[in-house]
Amino acid sequence: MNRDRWFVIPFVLALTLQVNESPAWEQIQCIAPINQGKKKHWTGRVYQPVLDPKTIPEGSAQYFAVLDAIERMNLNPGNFRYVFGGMDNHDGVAVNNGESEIWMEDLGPGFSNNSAVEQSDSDYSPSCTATESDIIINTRYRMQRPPLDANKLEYSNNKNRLFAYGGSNAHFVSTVMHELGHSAGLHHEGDVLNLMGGNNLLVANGENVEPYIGEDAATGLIALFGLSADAKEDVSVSHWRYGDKIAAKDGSVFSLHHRTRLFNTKNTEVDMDCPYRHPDLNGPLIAACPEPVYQVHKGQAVKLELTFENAGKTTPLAVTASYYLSSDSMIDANDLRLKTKTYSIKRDSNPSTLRADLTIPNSVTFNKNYWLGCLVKTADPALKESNERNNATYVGIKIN
Ligand SMILES: [Ca+2]
Ligand SMILES: [Ca+2]
Ligand SMILES: [Ca+2]
Ligand SMILES: [Ca+2]
Ligand SMILES: [Zn+2]
Repeated sequence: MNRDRWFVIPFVLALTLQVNESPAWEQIQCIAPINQGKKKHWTGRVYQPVLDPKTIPEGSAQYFAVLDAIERMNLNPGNFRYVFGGMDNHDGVAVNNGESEIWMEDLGPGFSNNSAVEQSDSDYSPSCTATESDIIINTRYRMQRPPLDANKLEYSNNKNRLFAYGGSNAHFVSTVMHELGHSAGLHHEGDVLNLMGGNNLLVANGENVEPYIGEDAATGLIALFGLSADAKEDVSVSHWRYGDKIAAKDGSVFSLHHRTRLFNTKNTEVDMDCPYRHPDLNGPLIAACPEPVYQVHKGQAVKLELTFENAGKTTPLAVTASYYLSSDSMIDANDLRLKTKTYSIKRDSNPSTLRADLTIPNSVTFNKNYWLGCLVKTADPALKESNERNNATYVGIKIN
């Protein structure tokens, strides 16, 4: 929805195919007459872009955010490496100039709903081979949420600034990570919660979000390039789940992410104190009730739904999930532990959205807000993770 690969040749647009051959991650398929049906691939296993010093000056906010995105994608357990290639020399940046580059540009009013685009020479290669991939971050990304006519890309990890939490912006780092997925050959994906869908892929805990690769893109990179000998584990838990799919204008399909829920023992969703609607990026800001808050009572038995992803080396991976009650939205081991469960999470492109039986303690205070949450880790502490900042999240409740 927000992001597209960018086909510059009009006849290519006209020949766009919809590709739906696997239940989850998709590989980019070439669509020009000379290469139709062939799949985008690299002969090497390294993507090493340079940054444009004019629009991404060394030391700027966008410079650090792009480097952050490259480093996060390099955590992938596959045999494809993302390496910062330094600043571009002064030969300028362009598509099809033989050099992989990342820059920022005003893409014009026709692209005001695109936060960034990726363009590869694989589109013009008879064998659909990539030797160059450029990422162009749009400085005219103008979804119609207020403030109007402002660019809608956010560098910080403050959740309140982001579309998904009522704010005005897409997350810059997650947006660039999505484009870096295209660089490797991953296409849009509409069947599961994933990085290559239409929404940023984020774990929220407290006020902050953590961008991450996720199970589906990690599985795709392993399938395309093999498992790295240096691969680590990565389990995550989030309050997002697969919600729906939507067609993109290039014929691909995006996933939309919805919030996970709280159910009663009959598997009926519990009533909400704050109803949740999926954010309309062209609609108003959501200042009151930006997140779902469920109405519960002391001693109530509930089922907390959360999504666990295995984006690491071992599959299936045994994980320990500890569930907590917290008086704030930051879940950590100091909160009141309600239950600990062990799950076996497969890395199979299908994130595990699971429901855990919990009981609201009698110690809670009437009419007060709390948060239920989960902290997940590898059951075997000897198995090290590439990212431990996506291991806890929350769902809001209010005591009736
Ligand atoms: Ca250059
Ligand atoms: Ca280039
Ligand atoms: Ca807490
Ligand atoms: Ca993790
Ligand atoms: Zn895209």
